[in-house]
Amino acid sequence: MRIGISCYPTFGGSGVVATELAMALATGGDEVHIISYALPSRLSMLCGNLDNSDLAPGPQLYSNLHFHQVGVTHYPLFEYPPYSLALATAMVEVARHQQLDLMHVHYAVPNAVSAVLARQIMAPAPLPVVTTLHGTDITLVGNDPNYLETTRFGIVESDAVTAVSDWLLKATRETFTVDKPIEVVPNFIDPARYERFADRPGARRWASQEERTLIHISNFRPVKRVLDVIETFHRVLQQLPCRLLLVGDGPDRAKVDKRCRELGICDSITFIGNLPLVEEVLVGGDLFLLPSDAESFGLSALEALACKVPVIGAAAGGLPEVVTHGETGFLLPVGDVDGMARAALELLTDKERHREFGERARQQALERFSQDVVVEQYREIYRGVLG
Ligand code: GMT
Repeated sequence: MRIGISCYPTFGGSGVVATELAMALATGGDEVHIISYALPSRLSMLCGNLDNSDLAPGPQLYSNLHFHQVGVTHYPLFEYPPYSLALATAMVEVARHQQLDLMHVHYAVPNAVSAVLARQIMAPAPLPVVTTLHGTDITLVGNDPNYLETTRFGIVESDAVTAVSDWLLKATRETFTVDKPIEVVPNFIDPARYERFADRPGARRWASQEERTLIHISNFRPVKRVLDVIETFHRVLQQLPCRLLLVGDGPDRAKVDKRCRELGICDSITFIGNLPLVEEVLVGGDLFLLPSDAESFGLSALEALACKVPVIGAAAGGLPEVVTHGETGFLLPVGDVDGMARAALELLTDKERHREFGERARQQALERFSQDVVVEQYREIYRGVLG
């Protein structure tokens, strides 16, 4: 198949899923064309700025994976350049000249609407549109009154729609009152990726010998509740020598700095910043913290599980579909930082239990979210829209 994939190129989960899917499809023999305003972070990391010679090749090394940059022209009249139109134009150009069979868009806003417009421009040539809903495109952005009607239109007009969890499927039905079929296709992991990192120092390179490592990865948006990470860590630190590794960056970073200074715990926290290869931090880590208000899925939690790192998080959104409470981690009510700290200490002070949780975490991640199974689910959907 010749597949167009449109996504955000930044460190968000939707762009990561789209890129991992593109690479898996290309590896399986499909021709894939990624369309975005910049090279996705997960692709740029594979272009060889690391000391690993055994990583997957970058885009230029897959003969059947191509990247097309959306050109957004600025003009003095525009206070806001119309990205949705530039994206639709790029989709038409790529579909026409690369003879795409279909367009798979990740994150409904504005990708779904741009794809539906591209399909209309292409007519009578067919260009089926598959839309994958990722989370905040439904719960935060898509349901904003300024975007709601166009987001609903993009969903309703798509030829097939997928959501990354049962929870997101229900949230979509409630928010947009749409009754069209929506299939749940979860996020996935490539087991081999984590094996390659297993014997690397990972989280240990930032910690002293006696320190246990707690890790959080996010874009530091309010929905992630990074301050809860700090509060939880502070409570654990009072009982055990440990270090917090913060991966990512975003709007709440300054609040986090301020709170660390107030608590006097800055010396025990390492800000790693944005890092495309999260396995470099996760392997060898002791716990992963994800206290978000509502994760539609929680890809970073799945990546932690795959690296044998148990998760302490919030029992909200789709996270309970990923983390099994009492088996691969603990899920507490949103904001219950005392409970999260207790759960963290429970695991950190019981070596055998911690080891069992870690082993089970990887086993469940591989059994339930394996790349091969999920990519085949997407292929089946593609075959469906192609008739
Ligand atoms: O987490 C974010 O803010 C980024 C966002 C995105 O779309 O890039 O992530 C969402 O999609 C991921 C991939 O499907 C999910 O694993 C995340 O849970 C989801 N984030 C939220 O729902 C907050």
